[in-house]
Amino acid sequence: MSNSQLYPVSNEYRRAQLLDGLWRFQFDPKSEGESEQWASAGLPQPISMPVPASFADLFTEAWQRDYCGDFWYETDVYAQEISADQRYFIRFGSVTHRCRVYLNGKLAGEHEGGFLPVMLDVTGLIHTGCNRLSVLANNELNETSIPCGAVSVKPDGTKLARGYFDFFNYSGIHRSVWFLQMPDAHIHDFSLSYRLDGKNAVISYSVEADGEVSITLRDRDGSIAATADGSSGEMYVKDAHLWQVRNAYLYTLTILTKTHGKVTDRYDTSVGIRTVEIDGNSILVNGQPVYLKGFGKHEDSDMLGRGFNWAVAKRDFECMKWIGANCFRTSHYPYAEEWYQMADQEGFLIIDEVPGVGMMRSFANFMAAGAGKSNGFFGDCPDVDLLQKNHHAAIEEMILRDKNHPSVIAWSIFNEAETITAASHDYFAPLFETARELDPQHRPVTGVLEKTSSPDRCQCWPMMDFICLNRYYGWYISGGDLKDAEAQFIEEMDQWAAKAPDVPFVFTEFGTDTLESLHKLPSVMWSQEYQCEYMDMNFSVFDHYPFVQGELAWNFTDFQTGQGIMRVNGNKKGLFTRQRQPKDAAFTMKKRWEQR
Ligand code: CKX
Repeated sequence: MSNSQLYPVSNEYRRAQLLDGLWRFQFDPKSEGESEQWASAGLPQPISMPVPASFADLFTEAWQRDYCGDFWYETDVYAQEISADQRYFIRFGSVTHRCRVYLNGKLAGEHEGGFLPVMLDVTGLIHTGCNRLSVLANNELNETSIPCGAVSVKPDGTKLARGYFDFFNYSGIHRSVWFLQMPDAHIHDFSLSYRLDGKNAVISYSVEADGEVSITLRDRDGSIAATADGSSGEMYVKDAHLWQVRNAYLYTLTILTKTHGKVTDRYDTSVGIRTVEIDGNSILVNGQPVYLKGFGKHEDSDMLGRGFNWAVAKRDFECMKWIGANCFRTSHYPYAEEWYQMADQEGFLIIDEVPGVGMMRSFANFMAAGAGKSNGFFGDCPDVDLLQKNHHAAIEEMILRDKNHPSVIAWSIFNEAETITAASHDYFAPLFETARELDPQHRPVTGVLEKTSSPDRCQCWPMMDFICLNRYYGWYISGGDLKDAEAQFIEEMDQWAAKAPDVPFVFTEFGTDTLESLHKLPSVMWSQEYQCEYMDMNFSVFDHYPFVQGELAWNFTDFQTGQGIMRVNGNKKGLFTRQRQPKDAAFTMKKRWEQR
């Protein structure tokens, strides 16, 4: 694995060739592909499979949709003349949940974790002409993988993934795959951080590269705004155009490397100048308080499952702009990089979350969590050190990948983990430290608390720069009785007010399952009317507490889950349908958010 996570670019020094398209695919339920040398001999009985996409919803048979275990992808990579002064890489945006990659039958590398890039140096393995690229993937869940879950084995030997979370365990090659060529001596990584000085800005930078570094910052018109030489230092930008919330200004940063006076590599990227800080109970962007409005999302759409698609992303941003949102959380895993690129362009704020989800063991943990009845996890986890190692790696890879996006304003280390035992404190403390150490911009670090993590029991909230709450008063608690729900909600919020009055709070989930077909007066749970009334009740509670600095509704759209008595072909808490059409409550939100 290379530790460079730079997004692929093509220019006179680098070539980035997309390998997306129709690949060959085969399930491997007996895990025999490696011993039978499928990587060198080729898949024995392949079918075609689009990349990027989840495989689940493309089939018509239940066993294929629900498949759990090993599966293979294969394609051909055509390389023009291989030269000794170049390096060659294969880069996957992600492979869910783990993979081993072979080129021409030889192991190129492996990766644990299904939501971050796999960047493999294949310089010694590639040859001119046609090369066979084979991927052995696996989508099993356990209590050392993030997200956490388990696998049950049916009497006929079929495996079933049981996530300790409700979103469908979509799997496959979900993001673009690239064949990259770059000079042997190249640019590996760069980091930026910002300080405002009146109308001007100071950019501190550092570049990891082979050769002498020079950098240039150009404004939108292509005029030079600042330059610098050396692998680290500062640039002074006079009359800086700031990247503002919903009013993005992007500069172009060009990094050049030279060896013996000759340019050897070049990397161009968009950057935005902005600062993020916490001040008392405010979240400040460029020194101004910002109230977060938006959603927890999923990468989820018809047919594609969790596969990235530019058109779906475009529609999502258009809907989010229409409703007056300014923020989303990448619940419950880092999304495809293209989401962040669009957010950078549109001025959206992102709470970037690692797949630290399902760290609570109970039958249907969303039910238990909603009602505050979760049980422990870290104290009796079979191999907590390995789990923490995987969690640590995901934080490291996420920050390496996303640190330079102006849209990213915070890191979320977990969603609804157990946080009430000393074991949970010991588990999370070093992970928070890691995030703080690794981020050159020192953005806020947070985690998302469910109901059991109450003010009197939670041992982890003091680690958070702002506190994220998922609360379902009126759904999992006192469902159908909003008056009772409101009273209980206020009771809890008064406790938080006494405990942590000077910390910003963001509601990262609140919502009701709502059927687009159901209208009822007076309202009942699941009706469109109930979703509207529930939102109004929540808003009045939020507005009562000055430390509440954001509301991210659950969820942007309806999304696919596993089957069960709690889910009607999916989680229906969307403000939009899965086809991205507004429910009635979307108009309630729009009215509020356009004025807030
Ligand atoms: N939170 C009380 C995590 C999300 C679920 C959501 C739900 C739960 C609620 C926990 O991933 O979808 O049940 O709607």
